[in-house]
Amino acid sequence: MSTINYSEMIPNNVDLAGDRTLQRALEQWQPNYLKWWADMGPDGAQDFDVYLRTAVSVEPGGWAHFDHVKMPDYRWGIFLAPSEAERKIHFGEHLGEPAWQDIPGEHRANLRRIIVTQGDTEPASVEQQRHLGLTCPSQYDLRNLFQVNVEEGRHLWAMVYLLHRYFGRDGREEAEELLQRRSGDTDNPRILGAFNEKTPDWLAFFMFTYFTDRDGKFQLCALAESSFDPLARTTKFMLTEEAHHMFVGESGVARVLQRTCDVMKRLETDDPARVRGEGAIDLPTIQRYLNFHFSVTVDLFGADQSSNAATFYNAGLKGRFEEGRRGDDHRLLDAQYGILEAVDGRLVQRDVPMLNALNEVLRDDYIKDSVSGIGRWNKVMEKAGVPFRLVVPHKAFNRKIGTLANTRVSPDGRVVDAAEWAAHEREWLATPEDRAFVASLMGRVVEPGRFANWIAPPPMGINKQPIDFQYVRFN
Ligand code: BYC
Repeated sequence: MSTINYSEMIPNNVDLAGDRTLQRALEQWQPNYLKWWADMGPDGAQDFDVYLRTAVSVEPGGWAHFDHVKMPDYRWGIFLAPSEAERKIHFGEHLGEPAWQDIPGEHRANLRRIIVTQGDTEPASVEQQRHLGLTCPSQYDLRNLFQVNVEEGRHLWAMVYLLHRYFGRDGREEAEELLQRRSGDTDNPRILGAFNEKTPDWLAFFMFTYFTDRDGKFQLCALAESSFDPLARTTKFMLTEEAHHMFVGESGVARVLQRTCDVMKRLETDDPARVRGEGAIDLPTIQRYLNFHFSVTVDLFGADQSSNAATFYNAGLKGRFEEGRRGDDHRLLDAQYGILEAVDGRLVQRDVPMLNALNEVLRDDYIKDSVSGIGRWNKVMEKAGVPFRLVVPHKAFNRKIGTLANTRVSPDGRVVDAAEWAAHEREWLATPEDRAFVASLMGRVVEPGRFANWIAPPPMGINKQPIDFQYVRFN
């Protein structure tokens, strides 16, 4: 017997009600998903009524429907952006041919691998963030955390839809495994490095949503170019939700900076110890958090030279960021691109075939985008008359993936030896003491309109609601 009322419970535009095979696959998977959510979703929050945005259709008025709902009752939907009539493949060896509505056999394994890797990050981030609700700085922030969590859940659904609909039994097995891997588990970890790191406090959460969700934006943009049309349309719709996650990160860090600057001005000091003494987070600590999150996130783009990346592009599975807007031949057979290598203790650029360097191309586009938001953070200090400026570390700093993985590079881009690294590591990356200090500030603030001491209130509420709106009812 069917356990799911398809159009009511799973808002969708993929004719779920008319697709028995897909229904059967989801009927198996959905109870396991809900069990995963109960075990690994937000800790102790399943009974809260949360003011959440739910996508109920892809029309402009439909993807942002606000209401108080319990998270386990959130209507995780399946949406593809509207199809483009007669869409053509616009890069790689199939350029000019019609986009695929089904998967060509020879690309099945690679597409599955890309979809699984993308899908794996979504539940991973929910697992990483599951205890943060216990130490929220306000109801407004708590609601934003939960919004991010349910949408990551929906993004998992989006990838599971593709696995169920297009990959038969293999796809169903992969979809199950997405619920079995666990962030940080030594035996069965999540696939990519950054998704096995801890997100232990709210400064880490804001850095994660600023930097790591932005990797999501760039990877999804590259997949939105795919010749496999259902993947392109699914990821395009996911991007509408991703923007809010990056907003949470950017505005969150800006509010932390605002409070720190207020304290520095009041005390007329730039002494980190005195700032900490007032219960605010000193600017050098914020810089060290930034260095960590930026470096683990740039690793997510993969090795700087990758034959996988060349295959994915050539076959038309994954494009570049804004592929359609680029003025080159979209085949790249003769194009070159500069990657960095350490030679005789110095970083030097070497040109390699661009097809093999496409991970680096995407990483560089990502870095440009990241830097512009940091300029906006620095405006907070500028306005406050505080001379400190945040900087993005060099892209070779603290790398674990690719050519630079075994080279020690300082944040300003100098190759350093083990002794210099050891002497400065504590100035460059958040230390256990920094993390313990930040953790010591994390108390739970839940009265409407109140904010923890270490963060300034936002300039406005969510969906034009007042800042002291009851975003979460605790029941
Ligand atoms: N950690 O040839 P390479 C998001 C592996 S974030 C561990 O460079 P390739 C989100 C690699 O898998 C967006 N392992 O690989 C954000 C390969 O393994 P195998 C997620 C790594 O294939 C916040 C080997 O090293 N989406 O949505 O060119 C919250 C050789 O590397 C890492 C995607 O990533 C790493 N960092 O590139 C929620 C898009 N990097 O096969 C969500 C889909 C590489 O030798 N994924 N490896 O065992 C891809 O396009 C590619 O898989 C990658 C890797 C760009 C990630």
